[in-house]
Amino acid sequence: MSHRPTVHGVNASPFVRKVRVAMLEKGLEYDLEPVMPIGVSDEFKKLSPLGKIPVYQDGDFVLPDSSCIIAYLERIHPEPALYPADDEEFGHALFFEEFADTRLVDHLTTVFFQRIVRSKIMKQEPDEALVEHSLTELIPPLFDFLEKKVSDADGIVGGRFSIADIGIGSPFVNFNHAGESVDAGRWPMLANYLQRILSRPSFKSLIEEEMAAFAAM
Ligand SMILES: N[C@@H](CCC(=O)N[C@@H](CS)C(=O)NCC(=O)O)C(=O)O
Repeated sequence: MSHRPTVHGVNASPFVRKVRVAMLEKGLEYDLEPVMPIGVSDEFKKLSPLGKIPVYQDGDFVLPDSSCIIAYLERIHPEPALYPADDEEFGHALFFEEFADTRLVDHLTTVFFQRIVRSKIMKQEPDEALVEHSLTELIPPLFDFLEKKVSDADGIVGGRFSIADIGIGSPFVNFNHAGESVDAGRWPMLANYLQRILSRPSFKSLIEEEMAAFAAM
């Protein structure tokens, strides 16, 4: 393949970040075409029937949805593998990805939306009561769950980095951008795990790029 595929979406989206991390881990080059996921054009809806980012495009081949895109990339570029070879671990990795894409993204990006999107982009006061409710009521049970599942290994499933860690790590980047972090006193295993995952070169390069973009706002 001589040309580079395109990823449509903005870098602060946890779902776009998942795809970008997967492509970095696999050493795949691409162009990022910025698309804000608000009031998307009819033209973009032809690429993304749900009107969501990310979308992967390689010539005539168009594929929306981070989970679908990464599973597809694994088929065409199997190495390094981002899905466990073991059947049961494969199933567990998909579940952690789903857990992250739904509950974790919902609650961690609420904090990000209020503190960054609403405040910096929409120039409105953040709803700190909503943030407080997320931080004290909705998020701690999710951290309690993850605290019991992570270990000192490189990945949450089978001890190896996988799609599960890409999914989990991504919304924590938004949480950190919003000025929050996991309390290492209360959730030491999780804090340690995240430190390892987010300091991988893939995550680290994107975090630096995003921080520079936010600083320029
Ligand atoms: N399941 C999708 C979720 C994508 C998603 O919700 N993206 C958000 C941005 S972070 C979006 O485009 N939202 C616009 C909308 O829902 O209309 C995926 O994994 O790609």
